[in-house]
Amino acid sequence: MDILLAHGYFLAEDAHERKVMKPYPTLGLLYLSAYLKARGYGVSVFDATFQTFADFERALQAERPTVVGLYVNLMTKFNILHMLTACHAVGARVVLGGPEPASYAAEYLAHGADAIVVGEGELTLEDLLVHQFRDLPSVPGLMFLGDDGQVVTNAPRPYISDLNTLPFPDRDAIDLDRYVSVWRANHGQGSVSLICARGCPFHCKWCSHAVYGNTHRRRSPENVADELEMLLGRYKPDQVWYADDVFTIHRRWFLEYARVLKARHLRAPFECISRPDRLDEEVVAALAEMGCYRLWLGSESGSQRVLDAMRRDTKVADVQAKTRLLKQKGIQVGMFIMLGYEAEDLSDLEATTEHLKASNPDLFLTTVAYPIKGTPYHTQVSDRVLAPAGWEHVSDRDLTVRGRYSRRFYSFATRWMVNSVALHKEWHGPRQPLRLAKTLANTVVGRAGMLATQREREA
Ligand code: B12
Ligand code: SF4
Repeated sequence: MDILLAHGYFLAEDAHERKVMKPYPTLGLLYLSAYLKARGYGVSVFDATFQTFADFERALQAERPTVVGLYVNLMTKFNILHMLTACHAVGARVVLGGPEPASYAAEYLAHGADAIVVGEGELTLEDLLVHQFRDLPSVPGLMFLGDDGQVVTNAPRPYISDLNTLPFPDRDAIDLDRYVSVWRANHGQGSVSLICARGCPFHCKWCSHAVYGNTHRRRSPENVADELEMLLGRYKPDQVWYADDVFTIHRRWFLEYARVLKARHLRAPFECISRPDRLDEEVVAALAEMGCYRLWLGSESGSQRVLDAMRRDTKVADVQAKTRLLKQKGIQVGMFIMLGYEAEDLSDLEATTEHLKASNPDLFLTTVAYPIKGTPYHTQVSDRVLAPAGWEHVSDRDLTVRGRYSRRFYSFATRWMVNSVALHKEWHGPRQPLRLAKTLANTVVGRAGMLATQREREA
């Protein structure tokens, strides 16, 4: 075996994700595995999702890999630091990839990583295996520690121009049936994921572009349809998730994909994410015909001022109009809402709550903004970023910004927003007195908490 690929997304250790129970495999690792195998390398994949850290240690003992490649995002960082230590204990060299490590290269290298792949992984990882960790300066797309102990950043690796040349993700390397059955057991529907494109050219300031920069490359509609056909035939899911950043980003591509699926009689219910400006009557009609049952919109805020500060390039009115359009066509709307962005004040939070009442999405999820290193948002507030503990003990999700409302305030604000929107819905729907009373009480507590804490600032 030439390389063991692994990630640190252990469901057993993540109470929140266990509650949600909507696991999907890490497609990036499976792309790497497929690519390397097609080039003749021996690859083994440790899929952490349904396993434990002890299982990883056992896998290391059993397989004794000389090279381990780990996928890292900001949430899996702590597990990855443990895994790094375990890899060194069996004498393996470790290369890291994914959206997080290049932003904290000095830290990960100081914690024992031997190299970090910046961006798209296929070509750089192969090059590293060819070089066997020797002559590292000649491998584009790599970061490592030079002889003087300083981080060396090589020239960037050009992106793969034709994504059709890549094999499908190596789902044979993992137990995908288990994902499908976990979904079915918890939600009545088995689900699988696939991705049609890489990269997003928009510029939302808090969004991480660490892997694909602002490039956008698509597979051909036929190539994606081939994968979908294989997935439906082989794993028999009840639904599909397109993991694309913005599924309908390219109108012509999308309509052609819809046409190809129709011609091939491929239809599966699916969920996806898009933006209001990438939806119109024809696109929404095609989505409905293809089987889209829920579309997620990054609505983020009901305040145009905040949307503009985020550089979302969307209009509140357009979010509302496209929500109506989607619902008219029988597609549920989910919204992502972000509280706590730079310069947000009470009136913006109120505008967001009113926007949610007016748009009436089928569901919405809230996050309190956190500055991911490497994003324009992080750069903008870098002199005010506060971390509650040292790098090893906090992820970017724990970062906050000096001067903004306190965590306590946002916890009350979230409670108020979620419950006032629910109250509005319940009041205008079939009323259940007990439920109404509970929602009202939560709305009042949330609002009172906001008023009580509105002078508290992060310091
Ligand atoms: C699907 C997805 C999810 C799924 C994850 C399913 C799964 N198990 O993977 C769900 C919905 C669960 C999810 C959750 C979250 N996600 Co998410 N997610 C994505 C998304 C949209 C697609 C990932 C994907 O499949 N990409 C396609 C593959 C081909 O690309 P890739 O994974 O980057 O892999 C390539 C390279 O990174 C590299 N590579 C990858 N692994 C390795 C390993 C080695 C050894 C090497 C050398 C190279 C390498 O090579 C690969 C092929 O070229 C990305 C955005 C994006 N477009 O990538 C965000 C993204 C990864 N998510 C992000 C975030 C912030 C989160 C959450 C923290 C959100 C939240 N607030 O809860 C959680 C974290 C959950 C967790 N515990 O890990 C951020 C990560 C930022 C960061 N710096 O870490 C991203 C980049 C979104 C963004 N633009 O900000 N997410
Ligand atoms: S938030 Fe979505 S639309 Fe905005 S840059 Fe990121 S992926 Fe693109």
